[in-house]
Amino acid sequence: MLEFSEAQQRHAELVGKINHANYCYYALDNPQIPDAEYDRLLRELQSLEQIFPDLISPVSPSQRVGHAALKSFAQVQHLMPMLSLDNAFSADDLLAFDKRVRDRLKTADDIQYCCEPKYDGIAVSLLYENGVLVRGATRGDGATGEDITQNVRTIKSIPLQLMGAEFPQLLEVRGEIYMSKRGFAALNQQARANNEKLFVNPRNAAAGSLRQLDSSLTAARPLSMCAYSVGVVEGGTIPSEHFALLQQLKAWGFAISSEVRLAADVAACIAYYDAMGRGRDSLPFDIDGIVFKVNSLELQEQLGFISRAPRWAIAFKFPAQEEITRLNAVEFQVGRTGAITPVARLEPVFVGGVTVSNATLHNRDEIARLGVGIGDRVIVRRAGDVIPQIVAVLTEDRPTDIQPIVFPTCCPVCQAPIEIEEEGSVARCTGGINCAAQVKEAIKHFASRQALDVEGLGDKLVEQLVDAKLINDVADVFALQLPALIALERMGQKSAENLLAAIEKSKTTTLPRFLFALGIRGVGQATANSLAQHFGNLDALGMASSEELQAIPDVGPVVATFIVEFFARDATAELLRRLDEVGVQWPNITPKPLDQLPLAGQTWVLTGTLSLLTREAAKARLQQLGAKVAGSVSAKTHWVVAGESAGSKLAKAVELNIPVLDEQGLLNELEKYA
Ligand code: 5U1
Repeated sequence: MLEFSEAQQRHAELVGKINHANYCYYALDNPQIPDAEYDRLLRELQSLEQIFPDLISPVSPSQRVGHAALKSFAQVQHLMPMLSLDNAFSADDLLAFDKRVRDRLKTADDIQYCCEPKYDGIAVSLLYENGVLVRGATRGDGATGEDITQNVRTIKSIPLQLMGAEFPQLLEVRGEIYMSKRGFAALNQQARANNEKLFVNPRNAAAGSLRQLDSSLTAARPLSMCAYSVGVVEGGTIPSEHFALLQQLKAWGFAISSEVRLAADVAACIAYYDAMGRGRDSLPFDIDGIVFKVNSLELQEQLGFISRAPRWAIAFKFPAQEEITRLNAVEFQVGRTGAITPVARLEPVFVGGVTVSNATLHNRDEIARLGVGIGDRVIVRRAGDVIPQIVAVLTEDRPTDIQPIVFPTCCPVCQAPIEIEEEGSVARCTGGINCAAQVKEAIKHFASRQALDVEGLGDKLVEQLVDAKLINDVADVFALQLPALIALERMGQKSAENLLAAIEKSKTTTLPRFLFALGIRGVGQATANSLAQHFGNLDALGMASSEELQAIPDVGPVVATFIVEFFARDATAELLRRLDEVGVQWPNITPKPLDQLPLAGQTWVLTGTLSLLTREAAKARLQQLGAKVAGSVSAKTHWVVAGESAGSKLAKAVELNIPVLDEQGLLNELEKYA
């Protein structure tokens, strides 16, 4: 237990840190700590104040939201305070919230909640007088915000005039302004091309865009708004339930989340949270949690507010996707095609639900752009299955002993010179098949699940086999013998026999898999499939000219050159001869022009979990039939296949009236062309 004087000191420290973070985040749009760190500081402050209530003062960050507005925009007084939300970080927190609600309402009945994604953007208030937008304001400190009317007027999803006629004379609509992931990527791509500073994340980009004094700059930014509640309502009525209120807002012309659902009880809220958590990464915008609101406005009224937050709502946060850590070292990895990738070795940090100790630094340009050095404190981001990235360097209080990152001129594995490719920032080892790193990566790729699928021949074993000089290229895999395998560390008789059986089995494959396995630069699964369908056999492909290759969709002049060069090499001819000699084989395909394939011209989207066949198998089969398999649903999608727990993509398909098949429906469809 802390002494009061110690608590006082820590409290002052926390107040300083939070105030400073608020200033950087809200006033300067230049966050210096990730949200999770901020939440942690605030929670520590709140629990200190709970133990020592004497520490609470009107200036404590626990007593207000945000930071005072900048002077450069006119200040506006909110007609009703703009509150923030209490957070839940676990299902237990949510259950405790539900219990508090029921206790306060003195009911044992289930409470109906409205569930909405919590957009990671900027909260705004929009004031409508007789249906006309008269003022847009930021939240500021909750009581006073900044007048951003000119800026919000440029955002197309915000109606300037309400639709219909039955709206209150004075209506304040609240919601979140945000930037889509795609809009953010495009903005940063443009900034990169212009050698400008990049935004750290979509939220930061939306904040920066909204706070432009010149509203024509805001107009050029891809901002959107999602409405989620109302403030002042005078001279008219609104529905008596929150869900219906959102539908009413939609009818008045606002964008609301397409993911809004009603939950009959708290258990349904948890199920919604879990489903959205799984679908989070495939949403077109960032969300950082789910907001649950008591659906009845009458009950909301009864519950009221406590300090800065309503008692009738809570934000159940998702695991943070950004954290701070230290860059300890940089290593340079050599890929299958010799590309050199700088990899950051980090002080291990828990982010995006896992412990991360490595992050990609992409290339030399990225290192220069970040201005990062060894020893720096960095923000690392891990969203979904995407490789962790360093998104920013914390420049404040930078240590004085930062070491520069020196890009090597020779391959760290084979010492061959590194070549910088003319266009772009790719550095490549020139060692080719003499580089052990490239050899290892080529074999790993050849044996991988989407290629020859040699069960048991994982990355570690490939490295062991190359290091032990038992294999030096992909064809050597088929010459492996039992005694040599058993002699390896951690390899028992049974495992070795299983591996040899798997290698034998992998000899019978398909042409698309074999082409993909060869690891030709620029030839991914889809291109390998198109090549196989078009040429039908390896000899025809090997003799194809660049022009013939470019007739295939997906194959541009660069990839065509890679393919021609690959087949022109003596080493390729020798490798193919050896693979043929050991018995690697596949049935040839009767070539069919791609536009005559049964699903040619169709775009399919796979979503949710498939249980009868793997996602890759479904995708490959659809591609073989000529379909394009896309990652997101749009008006151009022809079919959506929805497996177990399908989320936002399924909802989008329903909204756009796109036909949806379940997994069995897909199998029936594929069966027609078997
Ligand atoms: N979806 C949603 N986000 N969000 C944020 N609803 C919602 N409600 C909020 C906030 C701050 O506040 C309520 C108190 C209206």
